[in-house]
Amino acid sequence: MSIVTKAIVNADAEARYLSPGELDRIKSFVTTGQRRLRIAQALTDSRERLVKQAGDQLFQKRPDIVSPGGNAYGEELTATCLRDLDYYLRLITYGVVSGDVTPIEEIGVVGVREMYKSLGTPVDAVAEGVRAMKNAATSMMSGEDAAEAGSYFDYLIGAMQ
Ligand SMILES: CCC1=C(C)/C(=C/C2=NC(=C\c3[nH]c(/C=C4\NC(=O)[C@H](C)[C@H]4CC)c(C)c3CCC(=O)O)/C(CCC(=O)O)=C2C)NC1=O
Repeated sequence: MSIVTKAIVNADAEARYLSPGELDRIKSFVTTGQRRLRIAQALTDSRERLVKQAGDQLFQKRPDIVSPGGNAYGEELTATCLRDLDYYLRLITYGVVSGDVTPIEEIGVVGVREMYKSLGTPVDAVAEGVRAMKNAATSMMSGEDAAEAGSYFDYLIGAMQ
């Protein structure tokens, strides 16, 4: 749900006009719209490179996960690992567009630690991969865009810890 829909649902539940605070949040959502769309577009356009670069970095730092006995060992499991990074980058674009971490939380964070635990996937290494995507992504952006984009990556990394 976007911040606009959320404010309307809350206000209508009390049959009232939008409060000054709600209007302020909507104003900030609208005024940052162009920037957020620009960031989402950049992440979407570069998704293949960002995922590949982050994967390379992660496997270099954590060779154990792609070695025999590792959770991402072998072509198929390595591809599944990269797919997960791509999933997370996609969720981050949802967050950026909606100006809200809720889509990231609902789709990719709730229950994630338990899920990876049951798969035998080291969640700290997934977080490491997300951090590598963040570094690759923010290094291609201006300072303001990098800060905005970085906050969604940071939210996800924090939620995995
Ligand atoms: C959009 C929301 C969403 C997420 C997040 C998601 C994750 C997800 N990752 C999975 C598997 C997996 N995930 C990984 C990932 C990794 N292993 C490592 O050692 C690395 C640290 C890491 C890559 C960074 C691997 C290797 C598997 C397969 C594990 C197996 O089958 O043994 C699975 C099990 C089912 C499957 O194989 O598809 C799910 C559900 N699925 C979703 O729908």
